[in-house]
Amino acid sequence: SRPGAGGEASPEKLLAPVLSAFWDQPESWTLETYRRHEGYEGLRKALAMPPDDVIAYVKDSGLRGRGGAGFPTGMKWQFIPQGDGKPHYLVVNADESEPGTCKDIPLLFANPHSLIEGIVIACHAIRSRHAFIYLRGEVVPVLRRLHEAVREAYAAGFLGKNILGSGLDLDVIVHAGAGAYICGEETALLDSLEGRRGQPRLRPPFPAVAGLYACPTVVNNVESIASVPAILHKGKDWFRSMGSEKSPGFTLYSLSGHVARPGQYEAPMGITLRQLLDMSGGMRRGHRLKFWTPGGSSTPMFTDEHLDVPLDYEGVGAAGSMLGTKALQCFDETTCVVRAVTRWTEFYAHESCGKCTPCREGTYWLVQLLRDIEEGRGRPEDLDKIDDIADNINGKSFCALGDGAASPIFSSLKYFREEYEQHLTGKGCPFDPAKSTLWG
Ligand code: L3W
Ligand code: SF4
Repeated sequence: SRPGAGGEASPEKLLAPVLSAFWDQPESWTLETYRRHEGYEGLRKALAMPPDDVIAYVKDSGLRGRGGAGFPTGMKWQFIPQGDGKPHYLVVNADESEPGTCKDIPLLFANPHSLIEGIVIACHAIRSRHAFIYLRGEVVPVLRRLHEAVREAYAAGFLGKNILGSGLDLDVIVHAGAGAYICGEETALLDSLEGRRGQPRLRPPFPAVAGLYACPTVVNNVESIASVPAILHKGKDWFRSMGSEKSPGFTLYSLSGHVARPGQYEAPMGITLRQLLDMSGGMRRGHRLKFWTPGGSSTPMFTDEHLDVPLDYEGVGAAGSMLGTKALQCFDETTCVVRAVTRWTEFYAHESCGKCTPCREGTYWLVQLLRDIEEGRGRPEDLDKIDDIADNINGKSFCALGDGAASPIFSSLKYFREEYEQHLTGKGCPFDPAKSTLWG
C-alpha cells in the first residue's frame, strides 16, 4: 500500500466481486439471472436523471477507461457536443486481442447484460440513439450469446422504443470483426465498422468530434461500460471506496502464464502482482517468477523486483509505461527471454497494418535480427541494432502498435541483456527446449 492512496487493497475489499459476482452460477448470462442480482436497477436510476447529471456522476466516480489508456470515462462522454444537430454514436470496443488479455470476452460470455445495461445508460447520457458493439469475430460462441442477450433486452423493453417509459429510443447493433489486431485501435475500428480496411486515422480530430460516419462518437472498452451500472446503482462513493484516489474502483485482471491458477481475477485497482499471486495460488509448483508484463506485451516487462508496485496509473503506469489492459503474463525461470520477445515481435510484425514506415519496416527487421540471435546466427552489434530500430519505431509511428512493439525490446535489453549476450557467445539458445516452455 502507498501513503495517501485512499483505498488500499485490504483483504475484505478483495472479496467483493461485482462484474464477476455470479459468473459461476448456472445460466449466468440470462436476463433472468441478471435481474435476480439487481440487474437494470442502475438504469432506472440513470433514466430518472438528466443526461448531463449522469455524465457528471460518472465523472465524479473517477472511472477510468479499462481498454488500456485509462482515460476518464465521464470526461470522454462530456466531449460529445450537445445541440449540434448531428447523430451521436456509442461504439463498444470488444475487439480484445492484446496478447495475454482475456477479460472482456469472458465478461461478455458470462454476463452480457451488464454491458447492455451500461450501453443504455451511456446512450442516455450522451444522447445517442444507436450503439454498436464491435466484437472480435473469432469468438463465435460469444457472438451468439451477445445476440441472444440483445434479443432478450429488446423483448423486455430495455432496448428499442421508449425504454422503460422514459422516451429514450435506442438500437444496438452487434458487429463481428474479421480478426485484425489493429481494429482494436479505436479509429481503425471505426473505419472497419464503416466497411473499409481497418487502418488508424489521424487524431485529432478525436472520435468525440468526428467519429463514426464523421459524427461525434464515444468509443469505450467493454469493461468500462459494464462497470457503469453498478456505479449508478451502488453509488459513486462506494466505487471510490475501492482502489486508489486517482485510479478508483474494481477491475478485472487476466492472469496467465506459469501461474498455478490462471484466469480472471476481479480486485481493486492498485493492488500488486504479489497480492494477485496470493489469490491465485502463486507460480506453478517448484518454480519462481522471472519476468512479467503488467498490461499485455505492449507494456514493458518487469521482474520480481516489481512485485509490490501498485497496478494502477500512478504505480506501474507511472514507471515509464502504462498499466495497459491489466493482462498479467507471468513467466518462470524456464522461459527464454529472447524467445518470448521474438514471439511477441513476430505478432506485431504480422499485425502491423503497413500504413507507416517505422512500424511496417521496423517490426520486420526486428524479427529478422531476433531470429538470428535466437537461432545462433547473431553478431555482437545486433543488440545495438535492435535497440536502435526500436528507438526509431517508438514515438515515431502513427499509432500505439508501434510503441507496443518497441516496448518489450527496451525492457528486455534493460533487465536481461546478459541473456541476449549468452545467445551470442553460445551461438544459440542456452535453455533446454524440453523445459523451456512459454506457457507451461
Ligand atoms: C477527445 C482529446 N478524446 C484522448 C480519447 C481517445 C481514446 C482515449 C485514450 O490506446 C492503449 C494503447 C495500447 N479529446 C482526447 C481524447 N482522447 N485525448 O481517450 O486515448 P489514448 O491516445 O491515450 O490511447 P489509445 O489510442 O486508446 C490504448 C494499450 O492501450 N494497450 C492495448 C490495448 C489492447 C486492447 C485490446 O486488446 N482490445 O484494448 C495495452 O497496453 O498500446 O497505448 O478514446 O480518443 N483531447
Ligand atoms: Fe499501422 Fe503500425 Fe503504423 Fe499503427 S504504427 S498505423 S499499425 S503501420
